[in-house]
Amino acid sequence: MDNAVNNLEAFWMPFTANRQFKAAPRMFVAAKDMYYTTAEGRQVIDATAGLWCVNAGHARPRIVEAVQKQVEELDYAPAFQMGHPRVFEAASRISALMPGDLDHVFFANSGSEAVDSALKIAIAYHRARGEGTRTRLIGRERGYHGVGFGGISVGGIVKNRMFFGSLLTGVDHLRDTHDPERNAFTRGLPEYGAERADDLERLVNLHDASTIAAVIVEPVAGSTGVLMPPKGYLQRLREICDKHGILLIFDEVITGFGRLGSAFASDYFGVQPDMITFAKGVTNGVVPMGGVGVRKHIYDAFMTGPENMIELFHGYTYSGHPLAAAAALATLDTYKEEGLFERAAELSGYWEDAVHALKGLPHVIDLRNLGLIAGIELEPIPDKPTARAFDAFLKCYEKGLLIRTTGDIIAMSPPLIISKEQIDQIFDILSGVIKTLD
Ligand code: PXG
Ligand code: PLP
Repeated sequence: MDNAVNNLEAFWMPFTANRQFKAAPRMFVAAKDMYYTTAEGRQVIDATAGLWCVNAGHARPRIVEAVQKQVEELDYAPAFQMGHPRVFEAASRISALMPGDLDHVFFANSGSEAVDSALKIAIAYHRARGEGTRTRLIGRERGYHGVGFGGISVGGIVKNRMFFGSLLTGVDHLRDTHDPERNAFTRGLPEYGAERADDLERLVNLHDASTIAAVIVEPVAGSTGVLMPPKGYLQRLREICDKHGILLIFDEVITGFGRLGSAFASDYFGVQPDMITFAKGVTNGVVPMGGVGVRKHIYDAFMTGPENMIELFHGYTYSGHPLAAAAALATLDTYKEEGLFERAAELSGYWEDAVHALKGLPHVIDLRNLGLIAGIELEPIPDKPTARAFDAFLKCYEKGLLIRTTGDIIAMSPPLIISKEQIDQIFDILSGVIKTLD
């Protein structure tokens, strides 16, 4: 590396093989629209929207200007007992975008904080209504809900849990919905597996509904390697939650803001959750922000005691930070003006064809797609799990393509501004690389 990089050692990189990276670093120094520029001056097409967040593409003028203007005008205002106009506007705009009566927004700074906030709100909500025995939280195997203790407790990714002790108590898990034997190479939603939602009935039988506060699931599971819900699965989960008075939380940190061609996955599936957690695309990744959309009856349940009392003992120094609020407003404007959610819906067929054209290439054991998401599952090298996909990642990067891998699954989720030519470019590079893998 050149002299711009003085000491790679000090920075403990998140979810990264630190020693491997520091021996051969991969640095981005600039980004515009669909492309990153590397430290060596190469252009790399972004097939992952950063980490599923840059839905409007990089360095979009409206968002850049809004953040610049905001930092000069009001850099920070206390989040507790004080306000600033843009955070109220952001909450109004986001709730207007959310389905049904999800009409209140609690702000955090990441998906992980959004999840912890939602879980705490769920438990406190039942208590506020006089059902304080409802404290149990239900997640799902292979679920990813960020890295806070709440999120890893309801999450189901073994490596994210096993090193960190006993986690939250009073948590249980549904089985995941992955069923390659019946569903491999499905275009869009898998046909089989809606009955996995009945796991919730099983857990209700075991624990009793009176002990269960909420169920949290990703409508489309991203981080674990892109698992689509079987047809009817989410509807069934909703029905069972309704039957037993259990809150249903959709973690839309990756599916929110257009990824499936609708504002939220809840719209796409026509299923109304009680809370939606969001982050990432809300600010196009420009300033950290996360949050929870909450249905009216949940918010109202807290607005009872004396009016001079704090109703929810929870919040972050940076909840609704002015820069994040300004970025969110400009991001929502950009999505709307450019019709990016509709664009994602229109392109999803072309994307699907491109994904499934990989069928028959060496090592490819499953292909999954929905909206502008792709999951490409490779057969692991015996005794060397993750090695084959990571090799693909490095080779793609050398050839000018950024993908994500998790285990031996390649995940792609490009910015919604992508063109058909750029989709072709991505799949040309990727198929070329897959053919060269050991
Ligand atoms: N919930 C879901 C469903 C997520 O996908 C989080 C919560 C946590 O958000 P924060 O902002 O705390 O990271 C996420 C984040 C990947 C990848 O490559 C996915 C995420 C983050 C980083 C990488 O799949 N998801
Ligand atoms: N730790 C200490 C010592 C603090 O004073 C605070 C906030 O005041 C926090 C952690 C929490 O920080 P944040 O509100 O940014 O999550």
